Amino acid sequence: MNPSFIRVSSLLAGLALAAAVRTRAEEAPPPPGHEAHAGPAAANPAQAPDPKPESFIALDPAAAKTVNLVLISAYNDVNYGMNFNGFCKGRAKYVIPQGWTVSVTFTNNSPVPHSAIVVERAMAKRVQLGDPAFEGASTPMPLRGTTGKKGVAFRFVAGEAGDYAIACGFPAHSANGHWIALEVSATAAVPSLQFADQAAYVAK
Ligand SMILES: [Cu+2]
Repeated sequence: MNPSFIRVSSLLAGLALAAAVRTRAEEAPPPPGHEAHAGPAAANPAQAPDPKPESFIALDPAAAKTVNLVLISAYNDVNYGMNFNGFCKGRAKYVIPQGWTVSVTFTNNSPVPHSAIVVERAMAKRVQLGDPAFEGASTPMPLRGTTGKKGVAFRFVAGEAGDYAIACGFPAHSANGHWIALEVSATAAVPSLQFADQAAYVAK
């Protein structure tokens, strides 16, 4: 056989294998213990300042009944990076008045893909989360996730009161704690964000 043909075909086979490995790595659930989650943020967890609620919620100055949220995945090394803004397992809670528009900017500090999707809170324990609870309420392709600090944006109307989660849609992440709470309230007049047992911060 022509040696250059062999070289080319083995190169093509190698590329196909690399693509297959890449695809498997993206789709596989994280290993037990999540050691693979030590990204750059986790390597320098001391550099992440203590999260302040005012960094993650603000009234939109240009639009009525609209609130801007910032979600940073792998903000620090809490829960092996499987956190939003430094919190996991529902330990932070956004409260949004029913009917308000929620505009979210999502970034990811880690090379490990993460995503954000709003689901009913009971869904957060599932390995796969399905569709968002509100139209448009997720980052693109939440199952695959995104990386990078450039950020992606999405917005939705919090149309129905209830207990929801902002969860990571990457398989098994939410079940391992990568979610925070979102309450859509029929009685709250203003949006707020509460961190753990601190007083709720009212958006300005
Ligand atoms: Cu995640």
